[in-house]
Amino acid sequence: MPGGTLRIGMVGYAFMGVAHSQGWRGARSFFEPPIAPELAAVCGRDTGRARELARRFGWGEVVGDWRELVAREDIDLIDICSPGDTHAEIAIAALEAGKHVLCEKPLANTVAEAEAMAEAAERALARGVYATVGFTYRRVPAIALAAKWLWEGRIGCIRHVRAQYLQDWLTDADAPMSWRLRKEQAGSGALGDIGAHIIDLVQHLTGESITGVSALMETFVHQRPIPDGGFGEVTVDDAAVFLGRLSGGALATFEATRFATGRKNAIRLEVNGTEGGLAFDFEDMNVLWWHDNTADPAEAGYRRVVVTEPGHPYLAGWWPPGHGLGYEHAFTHQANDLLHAIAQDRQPTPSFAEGLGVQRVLDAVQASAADESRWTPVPGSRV
Ligand code: SOE
Repeated sequence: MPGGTLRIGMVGYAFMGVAHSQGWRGARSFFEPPIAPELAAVCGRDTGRARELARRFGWGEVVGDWRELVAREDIDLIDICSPGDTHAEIAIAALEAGKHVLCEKPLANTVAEAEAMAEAAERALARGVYATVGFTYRRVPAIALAAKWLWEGRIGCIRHVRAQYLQDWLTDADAPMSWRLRKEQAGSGALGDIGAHIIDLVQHLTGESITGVSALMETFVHQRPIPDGGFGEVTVDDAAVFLGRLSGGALATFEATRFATGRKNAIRLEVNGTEGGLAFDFEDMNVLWWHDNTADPAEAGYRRVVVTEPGHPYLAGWWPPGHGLGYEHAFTHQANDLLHAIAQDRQPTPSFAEGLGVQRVLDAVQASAADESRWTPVPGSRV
């Protein structure tokens, strides 16, 4: 890291490649972190598309093979934005080569891969090389505020958690095939793509782990048109719902679907505790709802807290009070938090071990759904 810069090599150029590019740039210009990210090189099999991304966001170079990035002396961090089936091989090689790693979620496609990645991260940690997984929604200010209040014990002992991630982009049976609908590339469908986020958020916000699940999964549309002609088999779930128990005794329900007509990116969370409740919906992402159960019952009720003030998490780096943030800002917060952790020589969060914890829940959900919703314990969870 010469001259306080962190030279980044990013693998992938699609949706997440764009979001991460924007995140690195935003962190550099809005937050002025102790080490500046340098957008050194982007890698993509489709070098034309990678070149286009490089032009738009200012990546210094384009390469066609991630191994080249990992082998280079002048790269400090590998940012993995490619499909899930590539994560394990790239992350392990990068960590062994002494590069820090930021890996998109879910950490891997299988528990075995995630275990190997967590072990590689553990070995790298001993050498001051850090790995983190991109559960970016932790960095939405209203969610970060909810975490702070939960950890302060503001709503008391947690009894219920309701978590939903609702999208509707597959409702149309003619929506085209993509890698996200192929098990060999994506691992699972709605479950791993968006369910992984709410599993992470519930474990992160409550500080508890999901100890067991009972699940249902469904694929509503089995074949979809391939853009170049013909039809392809959808081999992942369109929706997953499950019940879970948390290590602190709370009951939790989860729903992840790409068929929730009219819901575009609705991450809905509600936590009920003995002293109050918190509720959030990403479709109104600058707002956190808070109910104080200790208040005079005649005046109590959910209050709408507008999370746009400089005292709120991350807001001091942005606009004057009252000016809201959007989807992309959480990627800037993620980049900035990671740059601080590396500069201060400490483990960034979430770690690969936390990513593995989420992977084990995903696996238990799939096992339960495949066995008539049988109650399935999550191995390694704290009971
Ligand atoms: C697609 O469903 C997707 O892009 C997810 O992959 C992301 O993680 C989520 O943030 C938005 O939806």
